[in-house]
Amino acid sequence: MKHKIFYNKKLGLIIIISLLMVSIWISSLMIPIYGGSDSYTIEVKARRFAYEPDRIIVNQGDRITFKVTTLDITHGFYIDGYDVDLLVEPGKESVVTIVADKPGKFKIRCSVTCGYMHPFMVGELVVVENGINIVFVLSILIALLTALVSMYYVWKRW
Ligand SMILES: [Cu+2]
Repeated sequence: MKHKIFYNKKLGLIIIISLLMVSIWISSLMIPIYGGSDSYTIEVKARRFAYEPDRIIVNQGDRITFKVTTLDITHGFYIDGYDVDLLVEPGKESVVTIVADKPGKFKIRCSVTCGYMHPFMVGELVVVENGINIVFVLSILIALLTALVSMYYVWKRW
């Protein structure tokens, strides 16, 4: 009996494309957002009680300049493990440059008591270790394999 799942080429192609897109989307999550450059500036906005962006992903070895401003009251910008502690006052821009030489995840905290939710005003600096990103390579391989298997099924029905 004939399988009904891949009953025509169109459906097969749609499935291939959707699977590929999902795989590419998953892969893209693994790529550092601010990658591709050694030296760059990241603008961070602080407000009660969050940072925007609250998750900063960089590559190990990158030289990053943080330009931090506040949208309301005075906040702090403290990065665990990187000896960064900025005072961020309204109307002013606080700037610090670091070299992300330590890989890992580092908490960003507000170092100025700014209200009842102050302890929850946190962000994260993710420094991706240099070298081959195994998860990324695996995602690419899975994407290729998915495409090949799907193609095999579709071509078999021609
Ligand atoms: Cu704060």
